[in-house]
Amino acid sequence: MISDQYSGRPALQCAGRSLDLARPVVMGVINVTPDSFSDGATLYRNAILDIEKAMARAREMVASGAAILDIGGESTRPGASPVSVSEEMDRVLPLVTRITAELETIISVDTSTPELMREAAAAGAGLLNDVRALTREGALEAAAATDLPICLMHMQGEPDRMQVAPRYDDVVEDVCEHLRSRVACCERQGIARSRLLLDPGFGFGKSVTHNLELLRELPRLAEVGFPLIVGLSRKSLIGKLLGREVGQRLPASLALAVLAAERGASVIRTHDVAATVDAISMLTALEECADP
Ligand code: 7PM
Repeated sequence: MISDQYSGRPALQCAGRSLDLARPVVMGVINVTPDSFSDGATLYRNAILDIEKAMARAREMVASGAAILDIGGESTRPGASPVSVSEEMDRVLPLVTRITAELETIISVDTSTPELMREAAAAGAGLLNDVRALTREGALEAAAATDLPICLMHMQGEPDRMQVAPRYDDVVEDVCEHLRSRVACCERQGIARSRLLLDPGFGFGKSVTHNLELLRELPRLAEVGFPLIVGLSRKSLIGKLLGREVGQRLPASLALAVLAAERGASVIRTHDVAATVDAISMLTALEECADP
């Protein structure tokens, strides 16, 4: 069922690289978040070290089978305070440039910042991933101008307060409706529907029950008619359900990745690429064994 869902759909074109979603693929997360406790000189040295660490991670993820690397410089952690635009750009752009030069992969940029969308596209990024679904001033225009595929994610509230008291009439219906309205905004801006992917935004203004209901009903979100990106890796719902710290959430993350792919997710966003590729390969093998 899942594997033929988009087999008739042409592959997405991501800055000269083709992203085939006939089977689920894995997106590896690379965070380059600022170190706010350093002075100028230390900050500079740390930035150089950070980019080398990030490059090592990028190489390993590509070797492990990631189809996409998602680079983020703004911490969207629940309760996080905002990062300045220049700080976010200084973190992300050098890494996009290095990865473009050294690795054959699709680079996704996890940002809501219009300036960064433009500059990342110019530096070789192949996909825009916006947890705010292009709601920032100027983001629709900036994203439209890049010609890149765009992931529109659902979020209720803003990161600093979104987990305080999330509320929905019907979480699945509300998320579908919100994403449909963001799709309509994109279309009015001249963004072709074929450029769009959707994401329910697990953990972004959702209780454990909201998250579980969205996962169970993921096929309804797939019916909206766009490939789905899903990020459940290490998220706090696992902590809440199992009482596990972040470092102990891999087995549950793998289970959630497979459950999401089975329910129609096309892109699985994860911190643990090698393990997730193996897990998803079992689903792909199962789906394809019956093919003539
Ligand atoms: C701290 C806590 C840092 C949580 C980062 C996070 C998603 C995303 C993120 C997602 C898409 C994380 C989140 N999550 N983009 N960016 N979907 N499309 O757990 O679920 O990585 S940031």
